[in-house]
Amino acid sequence: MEKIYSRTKTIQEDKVSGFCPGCMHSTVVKLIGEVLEEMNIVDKAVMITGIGCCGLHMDYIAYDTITAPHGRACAVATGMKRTSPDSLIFTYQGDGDFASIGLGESISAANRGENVTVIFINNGIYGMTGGQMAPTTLLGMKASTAPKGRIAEEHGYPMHMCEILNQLTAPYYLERTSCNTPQNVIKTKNAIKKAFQNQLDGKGFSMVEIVSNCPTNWGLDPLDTLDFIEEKMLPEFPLGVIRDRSKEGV
Ligand SMILES: Cc1ncc(C[n+]2csc(CCOP(=O)(O)OP(=O)(O)O)c2C)c(N)n1
Repeated sequence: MEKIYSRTKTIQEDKVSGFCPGCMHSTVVKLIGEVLEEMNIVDKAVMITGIGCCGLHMDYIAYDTITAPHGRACAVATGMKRTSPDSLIFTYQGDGDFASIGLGESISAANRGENVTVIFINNGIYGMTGGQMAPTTLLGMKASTAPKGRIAEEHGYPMHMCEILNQLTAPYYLERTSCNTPQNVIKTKNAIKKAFQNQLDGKGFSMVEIVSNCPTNWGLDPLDTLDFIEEKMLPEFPLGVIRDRSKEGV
């Protein structure tokens, strides 16, 4: 039978994935591996994971990883990059990690223009701990801590991290993508590549926000999560380049 799928060299063949079936973390992890291999930078890569499902692959990837205390990945990345400037330092964080408990560290690192890359997985909830409301939960979207759905008067509004960071002077590159269609998977891969290249070129802070799913806690079949992303998530979190200072000749 013709083989139609294989893991990248950065993901060990003999290990079972830590992610639930249909989870987009798997897709993004594969893309990161492909990009590192294509750019020939596997040996210099260090991933700083947040706490959550974003750390479930650390046992079976071929590049170095550090787990930061919850929310502190951008602070750890700052220290790593400043002390090891030749390494390719990227964080890999969920929305609970990056936009809630780590909000201060995230904004501060972006505001300093640290020369690191953030891969921010926005699945609208806290995945690992059972679907609690995150800063990115949509209005009306159910969460285990908001069983009737998010209500603006009680819980505030969804937070748009790309747009918030776009208020700062320092960030170099901010793009929001998704992996809900093959075209968007390709765009996500290109965005990750660009963000890593920015770091190699010493350009400063880059972030790729990836609008993702959580079939388990959304209570949806994996295929139905793709429709949910298209119909509900993307109107709230529109895809595209929010900032690219290379276009300004910087
Ligand atoms: C200081 C601290 N507070 C709370 C927790 C519990 N905790 C573990 S994972 C997690 C949620 C992570 O959610 P998110 O960042 O959205 O990542 P996902 O699991 O969705 O990828 C929480 C609250 C913890 N480990 N440490």
